Amino acid sequence: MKDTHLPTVQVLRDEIEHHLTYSMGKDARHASVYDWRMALSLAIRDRVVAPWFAATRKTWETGAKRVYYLSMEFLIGRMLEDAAINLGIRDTCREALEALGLDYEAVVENEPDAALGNGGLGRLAACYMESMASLGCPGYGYGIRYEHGLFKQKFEAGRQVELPEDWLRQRHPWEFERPESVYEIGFKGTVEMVDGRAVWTPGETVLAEACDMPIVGWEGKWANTLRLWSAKPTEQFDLARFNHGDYAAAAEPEALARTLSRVLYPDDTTYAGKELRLKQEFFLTSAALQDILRRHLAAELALEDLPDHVAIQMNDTHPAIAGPELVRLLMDVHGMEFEAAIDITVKCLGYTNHTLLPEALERWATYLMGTVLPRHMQIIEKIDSWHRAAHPGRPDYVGIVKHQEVRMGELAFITAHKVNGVSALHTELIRENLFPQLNRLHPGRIINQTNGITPRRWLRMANPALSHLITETIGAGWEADLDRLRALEPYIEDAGFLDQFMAAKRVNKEHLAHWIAQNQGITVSPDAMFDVQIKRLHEYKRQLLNILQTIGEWHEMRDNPQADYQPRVKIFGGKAAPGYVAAKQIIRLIKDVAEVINNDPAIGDRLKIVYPANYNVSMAERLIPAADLSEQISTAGKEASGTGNMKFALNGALTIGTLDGANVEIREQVGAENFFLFGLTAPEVTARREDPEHARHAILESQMLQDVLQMIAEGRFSPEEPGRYHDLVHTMWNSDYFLVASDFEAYRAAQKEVDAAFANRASWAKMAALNTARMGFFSSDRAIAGYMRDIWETRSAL
Ligand code: 26V
Repeated sequence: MKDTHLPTVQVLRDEIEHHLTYSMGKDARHASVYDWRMALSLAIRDRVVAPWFAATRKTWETGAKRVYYLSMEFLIGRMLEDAAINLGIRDTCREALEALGLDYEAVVENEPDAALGNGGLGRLAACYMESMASLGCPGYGYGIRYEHGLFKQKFEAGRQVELPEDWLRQRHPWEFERPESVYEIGFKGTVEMVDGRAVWTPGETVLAEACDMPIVGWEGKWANTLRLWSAKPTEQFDLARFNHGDYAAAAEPEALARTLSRVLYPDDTTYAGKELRLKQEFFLTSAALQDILRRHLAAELALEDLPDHVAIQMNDTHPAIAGPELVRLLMDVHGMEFEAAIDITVKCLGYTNHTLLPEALERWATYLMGTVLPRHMQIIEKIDSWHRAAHPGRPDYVGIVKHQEVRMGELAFITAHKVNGVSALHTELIRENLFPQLNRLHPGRIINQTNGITPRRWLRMANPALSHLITETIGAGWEADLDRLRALEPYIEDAGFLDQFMAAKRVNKEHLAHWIAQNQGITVSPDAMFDVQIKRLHEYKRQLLNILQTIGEWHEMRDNPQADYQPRVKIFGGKAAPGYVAAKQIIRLIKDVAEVINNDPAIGDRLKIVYPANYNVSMAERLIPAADLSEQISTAGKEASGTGNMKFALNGALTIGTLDGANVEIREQVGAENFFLFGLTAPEVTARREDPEHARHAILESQMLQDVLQMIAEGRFSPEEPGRYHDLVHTMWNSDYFLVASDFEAYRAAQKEVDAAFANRASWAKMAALNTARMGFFSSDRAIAGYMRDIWETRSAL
């Protein structure tokens, strides 16, 4: 975008005042921060519309292939500043607000997060939408406009309590309602054969109504649409029933519609087989596919040519009903034969797998699938026998329908032309452990696309101090070509540069220390090492390992107060699924331990534990730029990729981590000498579990771990209820599925290395700067370019 398109401070100021007056109906004298935030958002939004129209027009005119990213989750966070940065007007916004006597930070922070996702999978979808726009890849995201996003977390006496999230209570300035884009979605009912064709008569219907959010890319060169569906009743009120006095039943269709897009499922750990969840998945998928076919036909293209114009990506198996639904639409609505329909379907679909954990793999009972989606159940059986017939070598235990269950992973695999993992290690494990037989039948179908993160939000926006230094040092433009960060490497021999690098980190740490003091009432020193573990609570992520080691450190400090310790602030953040008892117990333990250690006068400033409530995207933006150490300590083989790990390293934190997920590739990129590795490898984990006594053996070999578990068991951290953690300690001794005990001593030793390294601030600075310089590979632009080349077969329209 040429600079001439950028507004002056005065122009922007006028636009803000215009919206305050005419969109908000407020006099500047009585306007609240909220009013100003709305006015600013609308002023920025106006500037997104032109590139958005231009991109849409160009896609129509050139007949470019479009990508459709189907996801049950988009974890976007705040939008105002992101849009301002991509339009190149952040500083102008700041100055315009200041000229109006307002505090820019306060206005930006007034915006609630759009929290339409649980964690990694949802945030990845948001990064990918931004990169598609930045690369000029014509595309749409399709999701659900949940009325309530991920629950808000608070702590009561150290325990997690969930509160409903309510982001739509305020006006949402980034969306455009599209009441004319509406589709009927059916459930249940019956299927009859009429003249050799299946006719499905649903027993329930709802409407899916579109709401569009423009997603503007870097420098405003392109913008795509995130289209979110809201459920609406087909009829407001059943008048006939009402007039018969059946008042409650008259409101039934409305009640179904209201619940459908009401709330995001907050459990990303265990698949529960809930009917409402299946309905949500079909609601999203069917609305998206009807919209895709409508757009294709509006261009007067033949359905046979769909794969030349349409690529559909399934973000995990949540939209995997897309296979059967596309076959159904092509057959039952458009009169195609099954063979042609499945051929087109496979060519259009791609499937990304995001987890190997068996408990998270979706399987629907055939009776439920047959009841909620009777026609789809028939088509699923048909696809399964078609596949069996095409592959006579297929073993009996392989297939979509087994043991009265529809396995969504197998369904997605068989209906997609490409299946991808999200890191090199994860992809290998998909090939070897998850789909070994299907991989044999379809060699080359499984490919890797290592995850990435958008450098615009996660460096340029979240870390202005470091961004300025980078631009000053290597020039502008690295945001769209992150490999250029390599040009920083020569400067690590330059003491002046390293000082500035550490000064940027220092500024971020001071801001965070201030925020912690204000919000948590805990004083922490910016001289201490900021050691951060932020992610959903899950046993495999091993927050427990972290807190056990922390207790060990404390124990050592008390025994040997004279020794030389590097002061540390241990920062935790993350939510547990509301029904995940073990995860909630780990939160409570961290909170209890924090209470004891933070108030131990013998320790003073040397060790502090901070666990702020309600970790979300905005909090990540605050914590990551201030981190010295990034905790990526999952049991090897369990974390598909991780993306937080990338955000930290890019912002100059060093990683302590296992050989899991993308840690493996991060270590390759930044250099083994700039990464604190510890722990069993994935094959060693498998081997270790062969010993049913592995936990007991490991504990008996570690005096420190015995001491730590003993303190917990004795109630040192829960004196008012000494038995609080008996179950937890018992599990540690007797099962410890995630091998906390087996990795404990290795983790401790690695933490000692971290301590020693941090003691030498000059060499630490070099290692940190090398991390930033070598993280270019993890830009989501690289990842999206890979999807475009290997899966979508599409090109940039720029
Ligand atoms: C699973 C389920 C199970 C059924 C009910 C609702 C629900 C909602 C979400 C999920 C998602 C679990 C998978 C997931 O989030 N995987 C994460 O994906 C990241 C992006 O690829 C990756 O970096 C993380 O390693 C991986 O855990």
